Amino acid sequence: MSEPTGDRVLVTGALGQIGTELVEALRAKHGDAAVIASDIRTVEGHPCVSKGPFAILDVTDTASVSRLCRDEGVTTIYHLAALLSATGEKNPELCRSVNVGGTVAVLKAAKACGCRVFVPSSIAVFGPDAPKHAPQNAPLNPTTVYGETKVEGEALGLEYWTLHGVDVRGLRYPGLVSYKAPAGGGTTDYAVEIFHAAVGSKHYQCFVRPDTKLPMMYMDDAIRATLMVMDAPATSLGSSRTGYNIDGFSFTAEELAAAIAQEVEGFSCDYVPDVRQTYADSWPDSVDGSIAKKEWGWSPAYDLHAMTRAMLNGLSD
Ligand code: NAD
Ligand code: AKB
Repeated sequence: MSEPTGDRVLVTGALGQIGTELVEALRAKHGDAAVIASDIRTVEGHPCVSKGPFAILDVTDTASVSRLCRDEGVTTIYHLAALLSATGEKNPELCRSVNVGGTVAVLKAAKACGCRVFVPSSIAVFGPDAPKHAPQNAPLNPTTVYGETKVEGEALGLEYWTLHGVDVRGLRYPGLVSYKAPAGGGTTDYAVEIFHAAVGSKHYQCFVRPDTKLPMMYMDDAIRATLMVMDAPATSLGSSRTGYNIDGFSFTAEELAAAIAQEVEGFSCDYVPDVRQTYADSWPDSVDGSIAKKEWGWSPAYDLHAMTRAMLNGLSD
C-alpha cells in the first residue's frame, strides 16, 4: 500500500459504475483509511464498503453532507452521486433534486470546509444544435433533463470558483465502458451490457439503432483523466475547468458488435430501439479534447479493439 498523502477524501455515489473503480484508485494513492466512500445505499461485500471507511450519505441532505465533511476533516470531494439519463428522464424532478440539489449541497460544504471538488459533467451537455464533432465551446442546449442538470453543474462549479474561490474541476465524460460494476441507468449502457451478453448467452438485443455513433471511453482512461485533472496545477486550468471535453474513441453500435464478434465466435446482435435512441440522437458523435490536452496533457490510451479485449478478459477472469 502507498504512503498516506495527508489528503482526506470523500467520494459520493461511490457504489456506482465510476465510484467502484475511482475509490480503488484513490485508496491506492492516498491510503485506504484516507478515502471515505459514501452512497445513499449499501451493498454487502462491495469493496468500497469492506476495504475502507464507508458512510451512508444522501447528497440532497445538505446538513449531513456538511457535517460529514467537517467531522471527518475532508479536504477533497469527488461528487459522483447522480441519476443518469435513462433513469433521470423517467423521473425529472428527482433527477433535478439529486443532480443539482446534491451538487449545491456538496459545493456549500466545500466552501465551509475549504475542500477541493471534482464534479463530473457529461457529453449530455450538448444538444442537437451542437456540431456532431463537438468542440469545447459549443452551444449547450440539451434536450434531456439530465443534460440540463449537467450544464447547471458546470455553471455552479464555475460560480463557486469565481465567487467563493472553491477549487472545482470537472470532465465531460463520454459513455464509459467497464466490467467491475454494472452501468447505472444511462443511454450508453448498451456498450457495457453487450459484453455481459457476449460472455453469457452470446446474443444481445441492443436498444439503439446499429448506426448510432457516440463518444465512448474505457474506464481505465476515465479514472486516469480524473486523477490527472485533479493533480494539474491550478494555474494551468482555464475557463473550461468545470467541464473539459475529453476524447476517447467513437464507434457505432454495429461496429462494437463486429469487434466483439471478432473475439467471440457465434456472437450475434439485433437492434430494437427504444426511447433512449432519442437521447443518443441528441448527443454528438465525437468530442474535441484539444483544450484538455493543451492545459493538462490529456491523451487516451484505449481504442475500440484494446477496450474489447480488456472487457472480455475482465469478464472471463
Ligand atoms: P451510477 O448510476 O453508476 O452511480 C451513481 C451512484 O449514486 C449510485 O451508486 C447511487 O446509489 C448513488 N446515488 C443516487 N442518488 C443518491 C443520493 N441522493 N445520495 C447519494 N448517492 C446517491 O453513476 P456513474 O456512472 O458512476 O456516474 C457518476 C457520475 O458520472 C454522474 O454524475 C454521471 O452523470 C457522470 N457520468 C457518468 C458516465 C458514465 O458513462 N458512467 C458518463 C458521463 C457522466
Ligand atoms: C448516460 O448515458 O446517461 C451517461 C452519460 C453519457 O452521461 N453514460
